Amino acid sequence: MTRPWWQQSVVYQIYPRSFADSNGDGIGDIPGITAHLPYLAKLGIDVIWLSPVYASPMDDNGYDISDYRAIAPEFGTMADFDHMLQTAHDLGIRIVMDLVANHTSDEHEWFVQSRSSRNNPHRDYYIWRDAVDGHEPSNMGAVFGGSIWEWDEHTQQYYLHCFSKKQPDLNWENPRVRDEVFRMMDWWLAKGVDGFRMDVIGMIAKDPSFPSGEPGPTGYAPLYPLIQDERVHPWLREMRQRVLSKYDTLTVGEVGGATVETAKKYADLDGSELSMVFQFEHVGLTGTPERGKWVTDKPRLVDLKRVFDRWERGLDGVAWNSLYWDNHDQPRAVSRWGNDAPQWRELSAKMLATCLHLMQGTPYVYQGEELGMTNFPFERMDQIDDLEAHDAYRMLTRDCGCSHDEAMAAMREICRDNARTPMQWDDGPQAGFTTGTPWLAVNPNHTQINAAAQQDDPTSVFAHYQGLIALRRRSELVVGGSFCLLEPESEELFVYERVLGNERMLVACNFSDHDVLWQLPEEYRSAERIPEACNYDAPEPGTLRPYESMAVLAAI
Ligand code: ISL
Ligand code: CA
Repeated sequence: MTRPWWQQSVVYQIYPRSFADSNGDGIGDIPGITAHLPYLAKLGIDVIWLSPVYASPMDDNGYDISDYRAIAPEFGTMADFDHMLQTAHDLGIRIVMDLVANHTSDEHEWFVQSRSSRNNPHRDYYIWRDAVDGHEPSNMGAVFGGSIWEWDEHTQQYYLHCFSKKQPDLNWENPRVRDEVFRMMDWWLAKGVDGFRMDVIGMIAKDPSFPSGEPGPTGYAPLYPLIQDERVHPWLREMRQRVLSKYDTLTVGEVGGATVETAKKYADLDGSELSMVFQFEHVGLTGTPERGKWVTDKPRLVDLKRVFDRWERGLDGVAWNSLYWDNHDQPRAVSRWGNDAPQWRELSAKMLATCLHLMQGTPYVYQGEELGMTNFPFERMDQIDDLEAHDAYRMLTRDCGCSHDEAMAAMREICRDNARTPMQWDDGPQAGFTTGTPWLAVNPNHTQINAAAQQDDPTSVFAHYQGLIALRRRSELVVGGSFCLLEPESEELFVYERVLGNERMLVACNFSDHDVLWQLPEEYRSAERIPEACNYDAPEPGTLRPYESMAVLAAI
């Protein structure tokens, strides 16, 4: 069976600012990435998803682009980019760019033009509305705080921004905007990049009536009813016809509210839209209407399993899943889903890798996840850079009645900077990330958790990821086998089966810190153990030990 390459790939996400600094200014950069490509080749990944490196005032660390065809000077030059791309390709690694096209920076030339006068030809590139009775046209709140509407004194209208006011939303209804975006995509693809991760692509279509809603504690109504993601599909089909169909790409759309049903459209195997989507159901299992995601409770394993089961079975044979525990917007996988206490950290990091990598779909590894990097012990807000966190701290302490300590507990559990602390290369000063002062503090645990200590240690978390990635390469069962959840009601064990042709594989993971009695099902009693999936040396019949993961292979 011939499959598109992206179904057999493992993707590694790089957050450039925090990956490797080559010139001592404390900011990770493109030459730093190029220098570490051999490390990624050794890990065995197939594709890099590069978070934005475009010119940007960095209000949201590059998710606010001021020039789609230029590289931010702090990250390097276009020559540095071309050299990185060539070096990656020479190593057999593809590079997928981050396409941030729901919005631009307010410093993008299009917006500078757009706001210059009401009859500027670029006016309609963005979404402008008159005041209603001297107020915003609707009461919805932006993702990073305040209203979605920002008043422009000069032209006496409001513009729409779903994120910060420095991220005005593009008007996708305007065919000229789509032309511009498609031409820009073509420009990068012609250069040789291998696809796009599409930032909040599910949000590009808005309800043109701009409804209001029931205000929450901040005084603003939730944003999501504004989004009409069913109207995105014709635009994605147009994108496929006009641009993507000319190239062999991996495309992954970030779709906040995706359900199995809508994902079938976005990621249909007929290739009419995208390769796959990032869904948010499993990372959104906790949270409340009042505090949003800013709570400290842990997701329940039965709920987690129900989500994966639904997606695995729902998309099998009709669409394609992406698989991830974390990214640059999420807390660290081992802290969130495993146990980052020193005695369990490595075991649980390996168990999580096994659990995710042996499902059907394309696995994504976020930088440092392959080392078991953890959340950061934040105590004060001056240790945190992210604009979202600062807005949330104000919301929690001002509107939700939280104390400083309660708010900081939520930061330590959830905030995005947990994932954005510098990559831990070695146990030296600044973890080998920079010779200068890093833009965000290095996690003090870099003396224990770092790449230098793990790269050549066959018992390391790194080696476990290496093994799983290599296993996917040679196993059609891992890539394409159908998924069946076992023990759905267990509060401790995540057990599933994969079946393809005359082979079956059983994967069993203990998400708890204690022994759990468990028998291998009859049909697997004489099965062959898959060493790459196991994080204890030898099995202990009848028991899964704390954070144990194992898999066995049998003939049918
Ligand atoms: O980070 C989040 C958790 O609250 C999300 O709401 C996030 O803002 C959402 O998933 C969209 O994320 C993407 O677009 C944002 C950018 O800040 C994120 O880094 C990016 O992944 C705006 O471009
Ligand atoms: Ca630098």
